[in-house]
Amino acid sequence: MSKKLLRFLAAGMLLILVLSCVGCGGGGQQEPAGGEGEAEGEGEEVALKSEYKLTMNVSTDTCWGQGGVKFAELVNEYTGGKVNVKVYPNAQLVGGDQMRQAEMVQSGAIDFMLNSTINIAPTIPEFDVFSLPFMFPSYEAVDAVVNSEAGEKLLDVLGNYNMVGLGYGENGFRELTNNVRPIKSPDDMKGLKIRVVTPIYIDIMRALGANPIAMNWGEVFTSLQQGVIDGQENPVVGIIIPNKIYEVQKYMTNWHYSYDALVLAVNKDVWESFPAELQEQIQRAADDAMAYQIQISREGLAEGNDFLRDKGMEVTDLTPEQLAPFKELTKPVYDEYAEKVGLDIVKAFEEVVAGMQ
Ligand code: X2X
Repeated sequence: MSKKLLRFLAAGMLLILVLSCVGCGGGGQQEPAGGEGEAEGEGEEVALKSEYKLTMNVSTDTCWGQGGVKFAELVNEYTGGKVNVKVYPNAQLVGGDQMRQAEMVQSGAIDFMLNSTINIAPTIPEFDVFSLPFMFPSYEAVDAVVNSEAGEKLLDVLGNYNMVGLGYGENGFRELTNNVRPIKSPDDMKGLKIRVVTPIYIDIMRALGANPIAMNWGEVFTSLQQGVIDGQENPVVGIIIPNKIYEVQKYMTNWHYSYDALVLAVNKDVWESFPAELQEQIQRAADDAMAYQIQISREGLAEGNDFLRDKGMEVTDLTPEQLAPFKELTKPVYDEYAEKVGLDIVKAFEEVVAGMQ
């Protein structure tokens, strides 16, 4: 036999082998999960991945983390085991680089994210609208906005970045902790090294006279412990308590200066790969999981401060009069970032908030 004929026969054998193996469940990312992973979409079979990755910046001990876990559980339940979402906490899929999660979902390297708007804003500037200083006077105002057309429209912006928004969750109002002194006026913040995440917070802290230091969340506890930073800001029930920040911080000021929403989103190509029935089931899982997540983030709010006092923290609640100079000093930052967000979005948010007062 000639070499040419031999090669031809070998290639033919290989082809037969490959064809006979289609559907036999060998490796590969797009492969259906066993026999269960095939969804019927109007007669055609849809190849599902054996695992869809969901990224979060925090541990599963937090209310935020519990929301991610609940979503994964409900997706499994509502899709009858067809869609398997696996939660990757502590920003492990991005090596701790919390601001990269949105771009990874945009590119499709990660399928889902349950992410703070703070971490999304470096990729999508519109999401800084939630962080504008003193935008939200109350939880009622927050609820009104996220359930409004303005809140919906902001989720739609994800579409320009190859993502689909499935709903809002909550990290909460961010309160200030430090190890140096109680903060009652902007003067008390002079020179304090406060850990923050993004540029808007750097500018807020500078406007108040503090010395902001940008740092990923994964490094915060140790940095507080070692005195590399004096303070940080995060929600009480959502983050400060479950992460035992009280073990390394003496003072806390409740100032509600910035509200941190969570967004549950999915890569658009992944979303469009699901037939309508699965989309409906996954959306229902998102609605139920986010309602649960917001509920647990608010439970224990009242006891949270007492808990921290019991743990030895000195907790300061600011009166409206005490808050006034903080608002005044950060107003230029509000105005500057309102331009970056887009004035139409900011105005739409402000109008909903004003309607609550
Ligand atoms: O990094 C933070 O402070 C955290 C956990 O709240 C966010 O991911 C924005």
